[in-house]
Amino acid sequence: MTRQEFRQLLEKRTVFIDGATGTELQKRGMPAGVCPEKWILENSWAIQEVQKAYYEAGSDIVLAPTFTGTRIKLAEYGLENDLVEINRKLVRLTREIAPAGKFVAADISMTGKQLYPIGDLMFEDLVDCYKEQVQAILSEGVDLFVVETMMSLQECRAAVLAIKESCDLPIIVSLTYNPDGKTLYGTSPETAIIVLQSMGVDCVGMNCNTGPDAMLELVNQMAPVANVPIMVKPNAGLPELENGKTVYKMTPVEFTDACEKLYEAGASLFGGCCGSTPDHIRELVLRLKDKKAHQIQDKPLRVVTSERMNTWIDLDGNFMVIGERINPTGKKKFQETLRNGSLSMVVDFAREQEERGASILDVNMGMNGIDEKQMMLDSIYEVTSAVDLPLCIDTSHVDVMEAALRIYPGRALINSISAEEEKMESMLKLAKKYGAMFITLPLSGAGLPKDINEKKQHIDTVLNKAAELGIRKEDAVIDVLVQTVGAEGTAALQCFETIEYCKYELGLPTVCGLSNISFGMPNRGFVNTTYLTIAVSKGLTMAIANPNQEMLMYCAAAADTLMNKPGALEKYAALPVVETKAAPAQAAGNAQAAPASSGGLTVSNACDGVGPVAECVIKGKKGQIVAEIQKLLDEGIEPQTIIEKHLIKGINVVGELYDKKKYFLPQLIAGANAMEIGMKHIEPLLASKDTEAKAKIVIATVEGDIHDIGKNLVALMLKNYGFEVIDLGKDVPAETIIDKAVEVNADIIGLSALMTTTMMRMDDVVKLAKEKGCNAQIIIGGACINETFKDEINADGYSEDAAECVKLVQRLMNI
Ligand code: THG
Repeated sequence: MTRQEFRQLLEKRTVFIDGATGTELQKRGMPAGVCPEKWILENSWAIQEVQKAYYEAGSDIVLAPTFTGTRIKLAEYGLENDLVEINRKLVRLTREIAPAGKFVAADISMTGKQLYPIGDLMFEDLVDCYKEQVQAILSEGVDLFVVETMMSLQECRAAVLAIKESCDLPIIVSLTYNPDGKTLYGTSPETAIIVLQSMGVDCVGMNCNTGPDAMLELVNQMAPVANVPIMVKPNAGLPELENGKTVYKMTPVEFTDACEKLYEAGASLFGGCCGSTPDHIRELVLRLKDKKAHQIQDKPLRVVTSERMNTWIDLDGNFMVIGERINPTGKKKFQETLRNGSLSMVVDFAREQEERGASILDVNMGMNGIDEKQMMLDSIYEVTSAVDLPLCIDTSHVDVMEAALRIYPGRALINSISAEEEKMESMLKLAKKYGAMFITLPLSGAGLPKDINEKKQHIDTVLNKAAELGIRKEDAVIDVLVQTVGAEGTAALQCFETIEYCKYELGLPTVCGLSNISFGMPNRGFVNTTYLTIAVSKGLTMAIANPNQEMLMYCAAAADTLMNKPGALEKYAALPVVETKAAPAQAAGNAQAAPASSGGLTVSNACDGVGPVAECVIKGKKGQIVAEIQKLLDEGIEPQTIIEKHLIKGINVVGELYDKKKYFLPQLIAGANAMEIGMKHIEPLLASKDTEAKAKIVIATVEGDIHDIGKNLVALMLKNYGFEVIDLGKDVPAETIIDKAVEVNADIIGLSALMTTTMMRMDDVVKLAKEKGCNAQIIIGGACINETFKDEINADGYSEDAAECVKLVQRLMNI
């Protein structure tokens, strides 16, 4: 099927995909914990029976059972050398029974390994890993690709690049959202669809984790920004436990009632995940097949994103600042730290600019004596872990730009593309391939434009070339190219004219490098600010500037207020009162007028008064924490005090921010890692009585389950709180766990399971502990686990996440 045929099909009618495969295979005898590929190939009748039933029920598309056919997954069973053969055979099984006129999709999913900088899998290695599977699948032949049950947007991007660099077949990408409406990594459905459709994905959706009711809100979020059809593959309700088995009780009729609401909210493609059966699909098809197809309007979307945040670029919106500080130009000390390979200032600049109200951050690593490409990549890793803001990638080198766009986990802003024939074309192709927005610089190879007409010509040249390549003009932001007013008296006037031309004739947003205007002049701040306020009144959308400059930020907000922009007055009124050198009486008046602190913990006040060591934990500064601890030690502060009053204080704040959804997984892990580095430095200094652990904990992911992100984090947090943790890893049999607990006389056994199919292994551990007289208290956790399940299997405790787990252990140990 071509991409165009896929689109035409969805313009004609609602389309149906298959339902659950895993739970259907279990009904036919597939035991938990086996390699699914191997079992399927040995029991091909089972998969073919399931798939035939789905086609007969009315599925247009059925997924070949290739979901764990990557080298990384197969290696867990020692089958990586059979990768090509396994994938080809799996696809063949489905093709053999696919009726004429129906479609076979390849199924691609998570590898279970985490990407750098959270894990150690490098992005390009993941792309290659997916590519190997994709090419094996293509050698057998499929109609389209479905990338599904994804928890990380960045891993979706890797799979999409692997497919796009191998073929031109349609791609559907489907993520799994938690009950809070975000992925495990903090991505919203809105961000996901913006990023993926801009990369040329043909359909975006969601599957697993929730029943169809909870998906309504997610579809509602996606529909207004969707330029491609939306797919829904819900579970048949939420899992319940019955006689030690997980069951999904939603009936086909209930399931379809809920899916009908999803249709009305804008979904076009329907299927099912865990617990759904051919009966569910049959009912779906019966009731939804004659619904009118949604005609999806191709809306231009002026928005850039990170993995966790969107910044909309609105022609009539509030003025925005692109933070300029991550740029070594003119900064001696910064250059020196970069030459020494340290990125600590990059992270500081990022956080500081976020706090000061920047909407996007510019990252520029252009200087002598460093490897620009490597530094750009390292900076992006650091900045995207430290802050939520989208990035503007500032380099004139095509190869640096491409390397950066590949690993950037969102929709970036390219800075910049000028009208230089060859480079223009390669840069525009990058914008297209990676779905980025871009700043157009009205320059050619021949130097600065001599007047506004020449500027207009250059803008035309770039936009025409973009149109030729299938890029819409709404992806462009025009740099009005500020020159210094000291050398050219009409510099500002020319810019104002360009701003108005772009806004009112082209309908495009504008940007400028603000400080250029005052180059070579005294008291530059006044010139910059005055220029800015006039430019805002002419319609300037944003500027690359330093948001640390208070006068600039206040005047920009004041200008928005005077222009009566939406929400501007409220925003201005909420700015803190500036301390001036006013007479004492007036100063006192000001102090009273200062807005009462909003109360409660926020990212920006999290470090107030906690001291530098705790701050390193809160901000995940692993490069500085040892030096800060050493300073305290040199002052004669006791190691134990540093742990209790500084490190633990810091990690508590991290836990609290995480609880409040102000931090997501990356920041939690960064904080825990920084703390671990700190602990390693202190541990040898503790007097022996202090090193006696507060409790001994044996921890493991249960047999059959190979998910260990959560388990690892729990282990790290517990270690940080001074517990002795013996981590047995993943896929651990009950016997091994109990034997170890008995051997070390553990106080507590911690068990993790992510899948409903493996949660019953926890019950085995509890029973075996009784049998073998092991007295450790058993605590459990994982995505599918809850308090009720804990009671059901008679475990001693349950916690929802790593921070809660620490509190649980403290409670159980009476600490
Ligand atoms: N248009 C576009 N991109 C741009 C520019 C532009 N990117 C780079 C630049 N111009 C904007 N960024 C900066 C970054 C730093 C400074 C100015 C512009 C700067 N540095 C101080 C100096 O040179 O003295 C250092 C001061 C400090 O410590 O902050 O001023 O026009 N599209």
